[in-house]
Amino acid sequence: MITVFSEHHRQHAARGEWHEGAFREPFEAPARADGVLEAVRQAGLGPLVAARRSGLGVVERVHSAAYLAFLEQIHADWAVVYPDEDAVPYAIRAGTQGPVPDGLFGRLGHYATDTVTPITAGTWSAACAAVDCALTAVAEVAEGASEAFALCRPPGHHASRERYGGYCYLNNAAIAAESWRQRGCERVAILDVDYHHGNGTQSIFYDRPDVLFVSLHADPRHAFPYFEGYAAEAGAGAGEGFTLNLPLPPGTTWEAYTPALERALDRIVAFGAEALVVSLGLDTYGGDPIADFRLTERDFGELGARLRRVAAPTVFVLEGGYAVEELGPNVVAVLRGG
Ligand code: Q9C
Ligand code: ZN
Repeated sequence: MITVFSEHHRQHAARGEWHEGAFREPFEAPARADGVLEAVRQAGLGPLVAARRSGLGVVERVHSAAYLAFLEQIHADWAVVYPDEDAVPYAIRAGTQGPVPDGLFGRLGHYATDTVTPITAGTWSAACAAVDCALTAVAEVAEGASEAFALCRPPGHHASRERYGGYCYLNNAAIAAESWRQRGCERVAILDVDYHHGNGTQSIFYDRPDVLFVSLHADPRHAFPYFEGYAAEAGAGAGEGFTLNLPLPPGTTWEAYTPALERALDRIVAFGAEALVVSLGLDTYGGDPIADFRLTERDFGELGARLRRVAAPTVFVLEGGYAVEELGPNVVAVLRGG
């Protein structure tokens, strides 16, 4: 198993996060990716490959030009006024219609979906490097490797065509899927096993039949992102039937998880996926500080083993997982597969 990484992720380091009424150290921190790299190295999982710089070509098929220009520029504009703070909005656009306001807070609130996703001086560089990891992983598999792991940070699955949120800015998994399409794969499946619903990924492919989106996640009645990820969301237009949401209740254990996982895999096999992108969130772990599922390291091994039933070229893209000590071992368990 090839692992693709970039040192540039460290440029994205938030000052803190408002959580349950208090300002604390951010959950989504550089130590996450450093720990995963260390665990992959120690496990002797396979070659470590530095991400190669990719152009914005595929990225521009997933995100709008205006959104990308905003992400690249906003912190520089912000720092003129607030040089020592991360850029964070307080008022958030509720719908999707309407002009982009001119000022800092108007622009931030137009493109953001929440207030836990700060933009720092290095966010754009780090987000681009995460995309580089994902695209290099696709390239490695397209060139003959059977699987690759993109050690992406910041994560991506909550980022939509022109909104950021949930610690995500650029949608690494969606960009990987789009890269497969550009390389001639007719049918690409995305399996999202992060605890949180991948609302950004879902929205990007919602009306398309060529990219199947299947997600197992905490029921949005109780969990972030709250407003998307319900079972009734099944795609629209030509994409109807090509989104499958399998929400699970609080406290879900492996016993309750497996029937949903089997349904997800059945759908992907029936679809005839020529390539698989796994949005690999490990925040379903029992010890995760912001989630309430109960999976164990052993369960992650079993998850990895079952995934291989799809038998298509596979790229694993790191999403969430906030139990920093156990994140690396849990990732290794999935990648090893049992
Ligand atoms: N401080 C991913 O796992 N809510 N994003 C956190 C509030 C946001 C999770 C609790 C969770 C975002 C990629
Ligand atoms: Zn998550």
